Amino acid sequence: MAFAQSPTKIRKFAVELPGLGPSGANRIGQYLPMATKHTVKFAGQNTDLYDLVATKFSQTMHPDLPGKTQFFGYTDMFTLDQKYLAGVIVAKRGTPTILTVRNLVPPKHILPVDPTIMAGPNGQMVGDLPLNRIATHLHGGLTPWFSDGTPFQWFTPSGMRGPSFMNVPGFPALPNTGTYYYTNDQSARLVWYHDHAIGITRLNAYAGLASAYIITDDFEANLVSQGLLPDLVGIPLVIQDKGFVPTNIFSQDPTWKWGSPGELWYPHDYEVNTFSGGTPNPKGRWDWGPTVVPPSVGTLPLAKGACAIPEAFFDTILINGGLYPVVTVAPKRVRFRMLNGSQARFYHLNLHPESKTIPGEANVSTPGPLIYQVGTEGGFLTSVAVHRNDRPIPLDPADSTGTCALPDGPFNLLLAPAERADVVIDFNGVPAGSSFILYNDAPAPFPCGDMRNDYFTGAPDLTAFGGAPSTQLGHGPNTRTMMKIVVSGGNGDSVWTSKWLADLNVQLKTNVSVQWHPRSHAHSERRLRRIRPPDPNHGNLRSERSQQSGSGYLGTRLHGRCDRAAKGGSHRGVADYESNCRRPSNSLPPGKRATHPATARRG
Ligand SMILES: [Cu+2]
Repeated sequence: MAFAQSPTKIRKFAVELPGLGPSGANRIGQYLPMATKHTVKFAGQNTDLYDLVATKFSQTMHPDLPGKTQFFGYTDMFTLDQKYLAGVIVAKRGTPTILTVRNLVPPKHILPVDPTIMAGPNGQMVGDLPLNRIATHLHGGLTPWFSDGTPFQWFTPSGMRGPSFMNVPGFPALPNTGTYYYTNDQSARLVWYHDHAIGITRLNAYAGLASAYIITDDFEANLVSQGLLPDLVGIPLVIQDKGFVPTNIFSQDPTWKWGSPGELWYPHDYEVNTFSGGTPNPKGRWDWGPTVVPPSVGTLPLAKGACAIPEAFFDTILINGGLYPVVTVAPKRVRFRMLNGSQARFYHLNLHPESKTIPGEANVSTPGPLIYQVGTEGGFLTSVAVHRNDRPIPLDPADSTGTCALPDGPFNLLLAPAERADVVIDFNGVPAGSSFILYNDAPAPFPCGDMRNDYFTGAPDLTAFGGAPSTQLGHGPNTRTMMKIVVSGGNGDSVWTSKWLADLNVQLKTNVSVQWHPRSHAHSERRLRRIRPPDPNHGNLRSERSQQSGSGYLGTRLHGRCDRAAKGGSHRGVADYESNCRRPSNSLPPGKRATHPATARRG
């Protein structure tokens, strides 16, 4: 057995949602530090300059974790405020940004590195290169190629550089520093930046090298001044799943040799479904070509040290770094900027009232306040998508195991890895003291789940199958009851919802006719594409859902070759293979499919 589960005594809803800046600190001091802006003249233009340093640090992530957690992360050079997800930037359309990132990451990685992943031409592998390589990529940004932080644009603290690395021409930089020029010549939206170094992207992003980058524009500011949006920035919700090293790590994962209890855990064993000789492994998670029945032919033996797994799903939900946080809001319309910053997990979100009889659980048969989605990673929608919170994940009737969702919905609010949702939740008229649970019932992998990745209160004990023991009431591990929202007393908004919605839709439509100009955008924008409804939040351009985790067609898409990656680098939202050159096959062990992973809708 080698798959470790987080400590079982982590209380849900015991810490507040980390907010923006020091004023958003929760009871254990977590918040999202903003990067410090300086204004410089560059290339004849006023330019926002941010100076960051990438380092290792540790932070208390929950009072019930057995210790502090080590991270790699970005830190503002002026405040030196080292915190998880630090470096939040708010940019303005038309005003470019220069970002400088000094690399002070130590040579030893905090997570299990697979040295056998290809990392360059002529057979170069991850193990041939320093492990403290970083490449900063603005995900969703309209970025000139030299600043795109693609997988081969890495650099090290000693000044070693990947084959395509280039700094901003004409802007001074030290050898241990990467400089990046972002045009911000795109409409308002949440983008984000994260590490993208070849072969270790999945580990660096998971280790904490990621933060939010919000682009605002005049259209958006006008919506705020007209009272159609609650505010310009809103409340960021960076949603991630993570695993924490338990105190009994050596009985769960005997070969673990990285962080201490309370630190980040990452799978590092390719646990096969069938041992050689055909013996089934009840704890297996992956098919391995040579031992699968019938065996695939021509598979090379596993290289020594190989430890990458195709996709990593974890048992603990973090939002802005807070574990199962609780946020208090006024009885008004509140804007949330959601980002799925998970490795591979999809979220299918409904908002439900908290159960009156079982605290911390969701009353899943009752819809909570409506979620009005105004934007995606493609910017503002053409009209508001209304999520009524009355829609469990739709299961595929053709799938006899009951574990497969219909990949095209209809959904309430579905967020694939790296997708964003800009939403306004209407709490007008909600009595003070009411509480709601943001509830996820997406299978993991998506759309066909493995029940061991579905953590909820009272779940069956799966330790015999390499899964978690049953989750106790009020505690993790849990991937369903993600966040609690408590409504305070006070006055509501002055505008009625029906009028607000009608006026907002008029504006959104106008925005499209004025600003939506198809053109050959570079990089991520080029991949934005229409996906047909029925999912209303697909009504706009989307850039991320080019992947479905764990599904059959993924395998065919992702057997990319390293020489192709060497040109531009592959970039997909699922971090586990975002910058890798190869990917093992993944098919689910039929015996371990959930009987009802998505329909046992409790906690
Ligand atoms: Cu990305």
